[in-house]
Amino acid sequence: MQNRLFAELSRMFGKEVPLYDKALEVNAVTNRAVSDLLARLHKGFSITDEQLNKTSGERHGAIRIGRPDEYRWIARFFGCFAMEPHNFYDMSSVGAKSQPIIATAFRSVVNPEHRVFTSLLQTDYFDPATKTRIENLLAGRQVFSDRAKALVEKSENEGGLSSSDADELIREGSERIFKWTGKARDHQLYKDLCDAGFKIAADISCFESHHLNHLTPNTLCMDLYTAAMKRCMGEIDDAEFNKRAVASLSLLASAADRDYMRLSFKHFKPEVIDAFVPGTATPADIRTLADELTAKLGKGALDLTKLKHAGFKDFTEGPAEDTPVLLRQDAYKALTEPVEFTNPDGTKVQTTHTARFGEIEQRFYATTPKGRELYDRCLAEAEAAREKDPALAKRDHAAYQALYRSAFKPFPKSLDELVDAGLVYARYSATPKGLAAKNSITTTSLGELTQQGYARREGLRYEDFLPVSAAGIFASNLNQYGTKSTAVDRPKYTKAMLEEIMGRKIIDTDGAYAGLAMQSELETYRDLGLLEKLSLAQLAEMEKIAAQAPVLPQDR
Ligand code: OOG
Ligand code: NI
Repeated sequence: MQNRLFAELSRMFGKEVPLYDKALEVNAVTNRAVSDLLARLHKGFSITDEQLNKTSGERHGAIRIGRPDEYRWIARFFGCFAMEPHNFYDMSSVGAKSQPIIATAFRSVVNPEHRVFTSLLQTDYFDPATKTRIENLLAGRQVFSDRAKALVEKSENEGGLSSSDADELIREGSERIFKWTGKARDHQLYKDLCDAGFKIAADISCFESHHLNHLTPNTLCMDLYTAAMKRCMGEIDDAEFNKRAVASLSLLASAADRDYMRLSFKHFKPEVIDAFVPGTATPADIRTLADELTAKLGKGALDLTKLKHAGFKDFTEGPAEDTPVLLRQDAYKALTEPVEFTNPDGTKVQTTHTARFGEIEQRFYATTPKGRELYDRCLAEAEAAREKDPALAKRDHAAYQALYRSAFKPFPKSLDELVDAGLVYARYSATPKGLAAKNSITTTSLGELTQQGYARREGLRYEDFLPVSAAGIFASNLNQYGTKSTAVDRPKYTKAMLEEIMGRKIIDTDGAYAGLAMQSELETYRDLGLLEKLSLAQLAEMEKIAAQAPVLPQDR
């Protein structure tokens, strides 16, 4: 159901925003080039267009909700698709980037594919007069039809929906709840909010639906994709694209080990990836791939210069391209789209609204608290370096990247090094060799067990959002940095408040990642007959951490 919902939302968004559809084509072409390179590096690897489309089709969306009761319906709607709230994001207290927003993200608790960052406007962030105007306008809309509500209730009561009911609920999503209508109400309020710097509140208050703000697919190589988009949108020429393609494919050729393959292609069992035979890609191979791509992009159907757009962002958010932690994101900037306002007196205003943009992401390993702290430090240094010469990214992209990379030098670059340094989480399992040697193994060191082939180590992928990056996304997409509360007392928002609104608990993902990793350690020890070698105190400590692992809704 979840995959069907997101395929439908993608189709809907493609119809609404032609540039989004074209960006998917560019992503398909660049991911195919990456796959061609990977086939040289891993003999035995191949991927059909259909599977590649699925792999790239993992998505995250963003919606912004106005009223608490609407938010509760949204939580219940996603509940029908096994998507639970993860993490509490208080956007009202992120310094200069603050917004009148609190949020959570809905996703599956294990092996998630899709996620939706879901914001709720906080009207008490505003002075009483503005608060009342917003609330009065919001009170007059019904985003969920009675039928959609009935289907959600049915799913809750019966523990699921039939295929045809599911299709109907998905249609409620793509034809009403998340659909862009180009229609809005109360142009005066819209204008007042925008003029006061509250574009986000205007985007939420004045529209008819919870229109999807963006729907972000997945790339196998961020730098190749962004260079390709810039080429197609006419921001760089063939020669510059070719240079960037050679650079990013060369870096990938040195970094795309088995762990990259496991991270990027979830449909392969570990044994399948282990069976690939290491190969090589020569500089000449890489030049050929780059030349072929250069010949394809920016021409015919991939010439995007004729579509109306506001350009592509100058730099990518997240870690440097050689540091596989958390996630990297980039985007084409928000488009200016026509809107028709209907005023309270019935008069109409034809105008435009700029909010919806086109993001792309690439996901890496989930960091431990220690890894997150190192990330925050490196990021602060990278941003400070960028601030010193903000025009560098555009002027000399390679120099900018080198500068950004140097800020992330303290980070190891391979999974083994990252795990051994305690910076990212790993999941372990016993191998056939380990099972055969059960009860004759002497070490309990997971590093040694992995090295000796008794256990297999896999990095845990980061499945969430970054509060700082999300605030940054708001800032860049709204074309405005942040806001200050106009209420007499700046309100404080808590996770408990949002849980109360939804009637659901928010899952804290730090505990979930640690729990999943520890659960796998315990299982591996058990399968290898090593549990008895642990002290009772050790075991108790491990079990305590493992207990934080997420529990599937059906097992609760
Ligand atoms: C949500 C921004 C958060 C991300 O990728 O960090 C987000 C919004 O713009 O409504 O999508
Ligand atoms: Ni996003």
